[in-house]
Amino acid sequence: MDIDSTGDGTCLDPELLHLSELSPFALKTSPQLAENLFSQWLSLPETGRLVKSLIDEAKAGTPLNAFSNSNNLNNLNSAGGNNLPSVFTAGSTPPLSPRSSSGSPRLSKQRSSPPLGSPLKLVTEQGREVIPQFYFQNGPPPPKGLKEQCFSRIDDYFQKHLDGLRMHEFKPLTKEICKLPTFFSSVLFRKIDTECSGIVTRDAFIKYWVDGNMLIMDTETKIFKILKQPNCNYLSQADFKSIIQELLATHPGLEFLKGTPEFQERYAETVIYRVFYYVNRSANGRLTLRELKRGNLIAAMLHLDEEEDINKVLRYFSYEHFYVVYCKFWELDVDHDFLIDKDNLIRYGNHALTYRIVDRIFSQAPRKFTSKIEGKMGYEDFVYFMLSEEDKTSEPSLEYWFKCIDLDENGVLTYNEMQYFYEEQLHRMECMAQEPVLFEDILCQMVDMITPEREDCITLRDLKRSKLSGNFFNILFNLNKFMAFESRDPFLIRQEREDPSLTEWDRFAHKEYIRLSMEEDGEDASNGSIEVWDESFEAPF
Ligand SMILES: [Ca+2]
Ligand SMILES: [Ca+2]
Repeated sequence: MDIDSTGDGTCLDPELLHLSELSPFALKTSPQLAENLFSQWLSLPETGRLVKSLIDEAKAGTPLNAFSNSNNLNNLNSAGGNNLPSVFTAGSTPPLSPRSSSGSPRLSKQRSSPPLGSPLKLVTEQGREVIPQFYFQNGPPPPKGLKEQCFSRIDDYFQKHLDGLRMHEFKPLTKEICKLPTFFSSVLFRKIDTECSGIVTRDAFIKYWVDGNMLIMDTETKIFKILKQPNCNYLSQADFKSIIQELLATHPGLEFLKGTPEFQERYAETVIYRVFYYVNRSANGRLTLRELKRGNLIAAMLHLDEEEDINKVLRYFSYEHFYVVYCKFWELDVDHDFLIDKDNLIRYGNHALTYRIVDRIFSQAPRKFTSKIEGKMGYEDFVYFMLSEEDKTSEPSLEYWFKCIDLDENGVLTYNEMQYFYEEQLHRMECMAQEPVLFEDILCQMVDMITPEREDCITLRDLKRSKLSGNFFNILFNLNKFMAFESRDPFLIRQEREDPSLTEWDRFAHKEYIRLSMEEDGEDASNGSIEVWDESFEAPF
């Protein structure tokens, strides 16, 4: 776009934009800003309609009429302030690009002929009506009352600390005024204390929190802004490290880990991988504000701040959940080089998986490995695998397994692709002297479960719609779970009824934690804080 120089040398007059918070000088010196504003205007739905109507009229040969007359326009241009030019009025018709105000041939044409039934007639009729400011660099300002209330509370805090607050004194402010979890305290402090003086003064706090308009932002936006790097519009895994470090340093439920920094680090990693697995739905390692708002991470963080028993925070932060994932990895990684290969993974879940599905995982069909070592899976890759394997009701899991089965990557699962995976299951049943279920029979059962829209294939959409998709995948590659489903294990059914708010993952992790802690210390496992589900319980797999 070319705003500054048009045919007759007219420039964009910043006054036209009616942006009180931007100096005309700033606009003149940063054409990029004007570009951005123009793009924003272009993206408004009304703009689309306006452009379309202009095109239609041009096609029909109707004279264009953006302005009633050039004198009026010139007057307005020089007046500024409240005397908005007609192009920036009428709420229903967004302003034309400032370029149109220069001497374009279209404009001179319309000057001589008044509008006839043009939608732009509205613009001239409503003349000088002022529309409310629609663009605010940091979002709309807070209501006056809220601001005053906040100032008085800020003053209360700083009255006792006239020289400013030090980091350890900052926590109450984080919670009470900023309404953020206390483990954001250090990160927030450092964000405000940009010069690392070790002190946050009242003025610095007000500049960041009130002038930066954090006051009226929703919690997701606040957290997004605090955690992200200045020039990024997303969060990366590294952006979460500092708050998890603070969590480890301050949460009573994690105090026992202080003596083992190695496990603190593993816990932090696991939490971050779990967050990205569930919340970063585009799976590109760049968590956007939109994803953050759609996910349940912020609710989990707020819960965590109130809950002393970290294991009650099932989403992302439970220590028991971390323990189960980590122990499983450790168990498979026999040489403890923090990498596992196909032969290791085939032992997962008591040899539950087929070679064919393990091959697909190692061909990195569902997800590229983060481990850069040929033929080896790293811990992060394992976390993605394990979460997918143990909760096949979640969307990330369905996507993971869908990509595994979709051999030709054409976005649909054909019966041939399903049969390729089922063959190995059939073979295993024969080897175990089980009565084999033929593919044709199992196919009918699967189609009944999923009720696909098309007759010849199954789509990801079909799977996301069905409640039985987990079983669909178990039939194809997990023999133990397939058998459990076929025999309708009454234990599983009972367990599911027990607490419907628990996910498949929660149930698995709880059961597994008990098993692992029994292995570790048989005497203490059945008393103390661990609640055993069923004393007569035996692992169904
Ligand atoms: Ca290894
Ligand atoms: Ca396919």
